[in-house]
Amino acid sequence: MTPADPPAPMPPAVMRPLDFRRQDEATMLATSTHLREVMRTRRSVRSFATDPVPRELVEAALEVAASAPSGAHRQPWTFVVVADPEERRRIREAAEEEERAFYADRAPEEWLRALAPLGTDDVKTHLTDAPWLIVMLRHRWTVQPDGSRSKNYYSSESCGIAAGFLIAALHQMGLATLPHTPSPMGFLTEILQRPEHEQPYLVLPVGYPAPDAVVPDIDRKPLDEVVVWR
Ligand code: IYR
Repeated sequence: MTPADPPAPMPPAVMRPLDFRRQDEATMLATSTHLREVMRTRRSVRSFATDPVPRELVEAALEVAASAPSGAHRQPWTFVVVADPEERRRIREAAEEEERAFYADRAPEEWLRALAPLGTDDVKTHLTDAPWLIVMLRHRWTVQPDGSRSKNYYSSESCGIAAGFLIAALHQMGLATLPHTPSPMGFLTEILQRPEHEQPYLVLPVGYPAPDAVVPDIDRKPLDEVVVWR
């Protein structure tokens, strides 16, 4: 037996000055009020207009998403932006097949009961109607330039944060989206021909709501139910 190689030396942490300017509190308060009012109107939209949306808007929202913090700064995400109608048709077909099985037999009664107030079903028009479809994939590991694998850390949490950034950015820009999770999502790996380390994480149609779009008549918990100050 040969002794194991000694570990490579630790890379140094290279630091740079933080770009941060304090703002006056009146400005901070005005921003927070505006943001709260804007975000209050965000809803998950299930029926989309087919009207086009300029690519640069989607790109700007993706820049925001890709600025999210991530475990060990691995940035363990890929955003596949699908516009191609044929690819979209195949994605919808495969998703609806899974959803039919989900709603007909796979979902336990308790889950269906939880979904009932949302009025969801196995028809996924948003997959073909919205002008853009963002498929977010989580990197289960990082492929190094030499092809070797290195571990990622908190990749699910990291992707969740990036998805939140994306949803907030799209809404503030005036676009609608829906965090859609067809289950299982393996068919996306195949249709989009993604490598093994990229696991489908979330599907986000992006566009304008259909003129007759409706949303469930449900409310958010008030802050005093979700926040504990100590
Ligand atoms: N994936 C199914 C079911 C579904 C699950 C949850 I959790 C939702 O919040 C909404 C739907 C579907 O997309 O219909």
